[in-house]
Amino acid sequence: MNIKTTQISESTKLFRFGTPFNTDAVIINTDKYSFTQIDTLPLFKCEKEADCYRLTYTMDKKQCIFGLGESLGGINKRSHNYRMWNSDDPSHTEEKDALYGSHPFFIISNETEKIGVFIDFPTEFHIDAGFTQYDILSVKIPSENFDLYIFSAKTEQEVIREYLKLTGTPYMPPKWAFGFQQSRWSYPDENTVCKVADKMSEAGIPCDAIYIDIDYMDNYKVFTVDEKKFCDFKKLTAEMKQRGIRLIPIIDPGVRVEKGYSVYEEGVKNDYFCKEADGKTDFTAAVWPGLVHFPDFLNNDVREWWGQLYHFLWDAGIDGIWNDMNEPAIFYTPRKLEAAKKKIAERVINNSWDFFEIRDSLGTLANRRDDYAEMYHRPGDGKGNVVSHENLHNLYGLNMTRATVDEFKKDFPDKRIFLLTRSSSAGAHRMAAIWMGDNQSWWSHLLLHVQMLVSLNVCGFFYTGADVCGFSGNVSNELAIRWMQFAVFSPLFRNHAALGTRNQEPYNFDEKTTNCMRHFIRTRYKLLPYMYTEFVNAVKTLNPLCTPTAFYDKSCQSLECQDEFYLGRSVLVTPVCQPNAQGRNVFLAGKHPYLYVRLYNNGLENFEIVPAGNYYAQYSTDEVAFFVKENCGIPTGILEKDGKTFNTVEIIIFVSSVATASYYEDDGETNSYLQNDFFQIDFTVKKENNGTFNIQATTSGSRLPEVKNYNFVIVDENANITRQTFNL
Ligand code: MIG
Repeated sequence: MNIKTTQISESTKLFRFGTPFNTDAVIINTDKYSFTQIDTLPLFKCEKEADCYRLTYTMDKKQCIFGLGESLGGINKRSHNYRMWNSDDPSHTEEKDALYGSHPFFIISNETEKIGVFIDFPTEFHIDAGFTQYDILSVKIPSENFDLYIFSAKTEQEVIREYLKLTGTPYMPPKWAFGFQQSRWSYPDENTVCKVADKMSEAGIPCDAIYIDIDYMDNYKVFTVDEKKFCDFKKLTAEMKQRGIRLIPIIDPGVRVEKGYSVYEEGVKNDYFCKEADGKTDFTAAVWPGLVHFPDFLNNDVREWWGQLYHFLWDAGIDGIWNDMNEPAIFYTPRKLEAAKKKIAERVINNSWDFFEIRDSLGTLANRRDDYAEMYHRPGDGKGNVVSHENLHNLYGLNMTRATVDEFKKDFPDKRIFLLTRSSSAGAHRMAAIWMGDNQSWWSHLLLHVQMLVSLNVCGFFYTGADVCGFSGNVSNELAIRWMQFAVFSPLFRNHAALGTRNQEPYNFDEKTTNCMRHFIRTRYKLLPYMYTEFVNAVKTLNPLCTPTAFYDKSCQSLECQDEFYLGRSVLVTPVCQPNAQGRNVFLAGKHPYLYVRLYNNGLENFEIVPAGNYYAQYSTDEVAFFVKENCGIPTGILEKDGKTFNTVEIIIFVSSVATASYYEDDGETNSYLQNDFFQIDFTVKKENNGTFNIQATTSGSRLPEVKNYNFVIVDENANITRQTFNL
């Protein structure tokens, strides 16, 4: 066995197998470390089979597995099978083992031991997390060349911090990205976009972004706008921005094969597209534009070229981008289509088996392995050997992201980019956001949103979310309500729906439902000070925004809890994820009481103190409810009429002895917060012996505060409420 090891930090060890391909997941230069040769691994049994390695670990009964990013399985990933192979699969059913991204970082944890594992490898491999045998975790890597990192620390958070020091600080979006976003496949023209914005404001629903899907383009040609549908694109983006709404266009990687189309011509002329095995012929496949070539994002020059193409959009006043289909998704290749057509024409159907075979000959043309194997890259400076796509498949999305982000940073060095990308791999978390792909309007996918949010957070994707209300299928009113209600706590809060499905915009439901949704969205803006403060804190401290309750409480019940999580330092989120419910059983982890906060549609609020443990929490469809930890508080905005802005912050704080709460501001769009250009106020609220409350504050950062008035709603352990103010 050709394994060598080196110590990266006190808690992180790298085990290098052979000569791995540099995936760019890791930001430190590991080559400069000195390695020593070894032939066994700690913790894992390591076996070399024909052309693969198998690593196995025996788990005890209580050990949980956290992480694995964008994947199915619960918050505890144990008992499921995972395949690291970025897949455009629009059917996220329980038995699936691969989605759009591969994030092979996980933590095996019990009370006494927290072991982090990260396998840095650019293409398919398998992680059997107790699927075949409940107590065996088995990783099978079909190669002799890969990096294995093993982390050991006292807490899960510490393991995550080490992983993030290795792979980079999580992506920081602009502040507007925390507002409500509306999308649909499609708002195909200017009129429709304006109508959506109008209807939102008529309904009193604040919104920060509207997405434009593939139909805005001329014939699905990337970096074009159909001028028949959008006669003055610049004017539209400017008008929308005036109204506080950003337009976010979709970008697909496939470049339509069309003589005279500049992106195509430039790509062909400069050899920017992926090739066939001969290294000369441009690889051709079909996606929405019809026949396309795929840019070779693994190549430095290609990334630079592609990144510059976005100027077309930045110059038109676009502030955010949505990169889709970058697994890359393939509908078919001309070669395989011809073969299938020939087969259909020649084949005589004698029985049902023949029929099924013929039927499937077209149905199985998409995303084929044998097609990917015929697609070739010239990585890096392009001077080395060509590499089959098959050998670095999982890096395509990450490198399209790099192309977009790196050029943006060069041209707008101080600005934060808004970029949503579908396919990703480890390391992408430091560049952009991902969304969870084509889910369905199913209750189980509401739960999946909750669980994947936590798993992705463990892997450094702090800002993420699913298509709220579901992408495919028609959503029921009740599911739509519960999903929007949960999404108040999802960092990315985007309602998106597929072609042909029910209209899912909040104003397209009956009055009662729309009223609920308006309340949820306004409440999201009310809670935005908390969300943003905690998000920035998460990025600065490298602690996930969304964490499993099991990180703090190792009781059986806490470990089994799969539909709750902590959002930031103070809030426990407990969504209702099933139909016909008036509330739900929650498990209040730890030993301390919680404050149950209920914000009703009619503006009333209710505060209740609940002891730790099991509790049936009422949670109706017209309120937003959550728990606040003892001696913690949350800043909220007292909203103006627009439902978006505020001048006064109200801090809801549960004080039994000494409580803390923070509120943070920055300019929301540049990186100057890294240079001390922020304002933060940290409050301490102390309950005195005579029952009064003493509020102290310290401030930090060099920025002048926008908010100077703070109203406190102090709830004590007996649910008595005291109101006090604090002015700067
Ligand atoms: O083949 O652009 O996940 O969000 O609306 C479907 C149309 C292509 C897939 C994305 C989805 C988007 C859709 N796209």
